[in-house]
Amino acid sequence: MSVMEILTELYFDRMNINPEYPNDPERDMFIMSKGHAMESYYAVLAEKGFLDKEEILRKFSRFGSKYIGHPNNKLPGIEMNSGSLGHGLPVCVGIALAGKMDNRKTRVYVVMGDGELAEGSVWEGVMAASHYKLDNLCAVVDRNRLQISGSTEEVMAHDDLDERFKSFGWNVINIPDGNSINDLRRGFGEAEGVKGRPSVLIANTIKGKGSSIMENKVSWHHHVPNDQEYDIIMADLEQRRRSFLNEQNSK
Ligand SMILES: Cc1ncc(C[n+]2csc(CCOP(=O)(O)OP(=O)(O)O)c2C)c(N)n1
Ligand SMILES: [Mg+2]
Repeated sequence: MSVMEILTELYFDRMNINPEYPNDPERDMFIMSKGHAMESYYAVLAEKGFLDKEEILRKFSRFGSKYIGHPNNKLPGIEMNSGSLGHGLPVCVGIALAGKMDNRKTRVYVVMGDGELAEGSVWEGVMAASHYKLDNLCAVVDRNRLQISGSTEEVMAHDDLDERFKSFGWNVINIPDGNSINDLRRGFGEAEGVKGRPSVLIANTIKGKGSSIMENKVSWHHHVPNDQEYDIIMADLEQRRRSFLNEQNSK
């Protein structure tokens, strides 16, 4: 749930993609490197028209189903199988480099978790992206400060992540509220204008965003809600949906 606004902004405002032509060579490319957030990604792909919502709900996680718990590139709109963390960015480096060699307008976006950044392969990709001056590449770090087993700073500290990326030659855009559509819009806009180096949005988000019982609680990485919890979560989300619509209408 921490990535919902990031995905929404990318799919409904930013990226050049068309569900009618999912393999258009000029399309922008998106890789969901933190593949365990697949439920959020299914919601966005269905809403955008790549996938059928009822079919996902019927077949999700069933034995033999294509609608598995991580991104599956047999489904339209999904570019890469992911879920083994640390691979999305290195693959995006290759896609972005190929885009430049072919003179395509394609922009490449990748969403990584902050816990995921403990994978060494991420930093090889970070290094290569600035070496090749991949200004058509924009990474987003879902900086919710939690990973599977606790606080990122306790499990594998990042300290000042902005400085880390800067020291590798990246353009760093810090988004203080990574669950704000307006702030994300500004950040992606700025990234598009930067030439000669890749950009990263450090999006400071809240894990379990929108639910009073889930926010910032690491146990919800795996926990399956019981009936009572489900009702609370759905009521919270409905309230959030309404206040979001009010906010948008008043602008
Ligand atoms: C290579 C690899 N190691 C371990 C895991 C198990 N795993 C799944 S999610 C997760 C935590 C990832 O944390 P973060 O990137 O912060 O994502 P968030 O929990 O915030 O969604 C881990 C370690 C994995 N998927 N891949
Ligand atoms: Mg995290």
